[in-house]
Amino acid sequence: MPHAKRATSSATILSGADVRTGLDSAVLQQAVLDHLYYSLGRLPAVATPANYYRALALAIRDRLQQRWIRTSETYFERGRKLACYLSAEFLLGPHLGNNLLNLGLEQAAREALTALGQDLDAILDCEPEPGLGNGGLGRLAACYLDSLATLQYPAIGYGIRYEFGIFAQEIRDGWQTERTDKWLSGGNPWEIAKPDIAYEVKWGGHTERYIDDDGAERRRWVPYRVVRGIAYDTPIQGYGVDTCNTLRLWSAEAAESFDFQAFNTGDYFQAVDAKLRSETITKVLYPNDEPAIGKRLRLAQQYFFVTCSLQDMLRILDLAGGAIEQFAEHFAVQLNDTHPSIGVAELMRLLIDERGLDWDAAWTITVATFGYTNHTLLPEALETWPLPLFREVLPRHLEIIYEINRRFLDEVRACFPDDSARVARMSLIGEAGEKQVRMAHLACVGSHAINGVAALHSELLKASVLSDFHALWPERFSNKTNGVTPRRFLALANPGLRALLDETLGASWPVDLGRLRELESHIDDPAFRERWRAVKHANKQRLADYVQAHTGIVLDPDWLFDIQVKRIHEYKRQHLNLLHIVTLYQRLKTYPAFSFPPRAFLFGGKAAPGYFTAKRIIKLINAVAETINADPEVNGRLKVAFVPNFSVKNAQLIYPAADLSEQISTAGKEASGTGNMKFMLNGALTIGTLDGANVEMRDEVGAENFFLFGRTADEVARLQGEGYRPADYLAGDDELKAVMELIGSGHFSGGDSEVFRPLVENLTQSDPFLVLADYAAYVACQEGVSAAWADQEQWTRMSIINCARGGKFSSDRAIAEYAREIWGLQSVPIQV
Ligand code: B1H
Repeated sequence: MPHAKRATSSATILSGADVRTGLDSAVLQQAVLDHLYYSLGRLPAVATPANYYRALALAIRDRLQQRWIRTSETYFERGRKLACYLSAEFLLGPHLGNNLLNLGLEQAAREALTALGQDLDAILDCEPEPGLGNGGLGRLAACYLDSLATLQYPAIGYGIRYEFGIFAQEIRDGWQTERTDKWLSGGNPWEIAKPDIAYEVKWGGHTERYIDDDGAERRRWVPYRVVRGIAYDTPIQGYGVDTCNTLRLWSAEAAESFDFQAFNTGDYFQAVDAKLRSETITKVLYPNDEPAIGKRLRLAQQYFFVTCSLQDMLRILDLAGGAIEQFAEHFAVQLNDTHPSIGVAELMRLLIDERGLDWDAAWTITVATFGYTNHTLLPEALETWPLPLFREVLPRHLEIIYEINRRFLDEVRACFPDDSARVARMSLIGEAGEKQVRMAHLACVGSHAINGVAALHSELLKASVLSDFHALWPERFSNKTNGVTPRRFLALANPGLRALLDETLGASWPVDLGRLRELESHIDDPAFRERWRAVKHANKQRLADYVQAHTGIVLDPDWLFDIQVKRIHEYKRQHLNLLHIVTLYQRLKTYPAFSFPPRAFLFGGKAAPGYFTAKRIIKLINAVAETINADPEVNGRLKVAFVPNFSVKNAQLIYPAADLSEQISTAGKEASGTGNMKFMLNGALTIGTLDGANVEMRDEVGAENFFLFGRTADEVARLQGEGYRPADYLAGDDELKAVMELIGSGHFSGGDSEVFRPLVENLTQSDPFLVLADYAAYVACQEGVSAAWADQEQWTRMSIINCARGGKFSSDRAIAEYAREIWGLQSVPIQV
């Protein structure tokens, strides 16, 4: 990209280390005091821990600033291709601890705060977490930003600055209740508003034909309403490098703060109302891990952030003096699921209507620009928009989509003559019932690369939901198995293990995770195993303290910690886990001498507020917990706890404390999973089905180091095809029958036999996720877990091997694959 001359570079502005750039603890201490005084207006004598948090965060942001500006400047000067990661969600987690880690400033910050009479850990705990995502998909986007910066790739994340992130979960009488997440109420020291980087976003209205200055016939969009999107930038500092990339989140504002017409006619309230409605767009994250069907506001959110992001790319291209025809050489745009897939039609609109390109040129650029990542096979999670709603909000885009579809279906007909069923299946417009715009189809047609997120998932995609697209364009398909950042989820979350790894492997493992393999040479060293166990034990004590503080439940760190944390969903089968717990309980009650190693079962996760079955599963977990924890006959052998408000913040305490990781989804339903990888890297063993990335984890660790059970995806499909009858499994298994009866009897609900009836009936009558079909295999497999746990030396060996073989699941590996195989991206080292 050629570049315009600039008067001043960052190098001429900054010289030497000062209170804004210095890295030693004395300068940091002064910087914190300066921010307390000048930014917060506080003297140390009256400063609260939250004040110290903010002052330290601002001091650290100052230290990011020169790297951040230098990084943008270098990208601009070098003009290399930029990866743009478009995602409706970024589940970032707290920034301060991560930035200290990535800058190598933890020790200096700790010393600086100690000198001020403060404890760094207490200060870190003050940070509210930016929960701008639901679960795995949003957290994946955050891990990918970390890896992009660490690998020094020119990249930018684009998303939405939700005023309210994912709701805070509270448990009342065992039920989930939701509280709004006011994460911005104390101010956000990490973001910088850029009100000069703002774009118009049009809505509604109609389109019309006109003749341009050259006499050509063209179309234009006459919107009903216009709002503005304002950029808010957050620095994303790489680990151990000077690269500091940008996450740019868009916030909606009224284009005019008042409707002057209404204002002048005296209707002040109508004038202000338009402003309120504009700002609603970025008010709140949809708290579902499935699409909100037919919600106009959700479509508005998607279009809003996508058009701002694409307009921003055009501005960057213009600033650099790049030619519009070269757009795809300058930007690789990745669609994180279909949520940003309106981008395909929007880039066409921008190129044709606003930049005057012809259709073919615009289409070539569009397809070369976009890549599409699919994250789910569940049919109910494939996004579609009712056509009338779509036309009302985005009339020009509907015209463009019709034209894309016309040309696309001609191509389908040419490749598959006389196959009208195929044409109907592949159309961008679904015609069954009310007409729908199919966003996954738009994403596939408009992208040169389509990928799934684990090997099994990518294969199933080609064989099922996207099979027609695979038949037409096999070369577009690939797999990119997910990964997680070892910085946040190992180095930061597990300081004990980090110290042991640093000592054993040297300091480079966080950016070269394959080096974990070298741990295997220590598994036969009893002293090393003893240290490994000591680290785990301390992590379990740390979690036990947290659980006691938040639930009152006391856990013993000598017990086996068996943990399932993830969104609550029937396909993830938290209720299968519960059936096992109730089985153990029942055995203990029936045969008091029944013996097994004592276990603590922990659950965590949010249910979508409208997903009543999931909410009832939470209630059942809490009901079983209350009954079992209070029963003197089981005391000393079983405990159950539901950790409220599972979040990135408490996840960092939970993963390192697990002995056993529950990854027990119905095979074929979990696209990948990423929690499974976080547990593995922290030395947990997995009990799991052959689903998502579990398959590859088991390949890495070997069958002997993985507790496998349950039907395979093929067997699940076959059983469902034959007509699955859960009653058969009930009739053939007295223990299962007794367990279901116990739950249905009201034993766990103070005699109330109604509250869990819907769950019992669902399982015994339809059981869509084959809980009963996998029950016996699961219980038997759990007996294998207990037997293995009894041999602590062998368990420790397996734990070490799980960590050692986890290197593949670094997000660095995943991002390097995207960069090489989809984006054609080269790294650009940054020097401050
Ligand atoms: C995943 C979603 C998702 N798949 C719709 N799909 C949403 C769909 O708000 N919405 O409309 C939100 C989220 N999330 C998860 O992605 C998969 O279930 C996991 O298996 C996978 O590990 C994760 C990351 O790829």
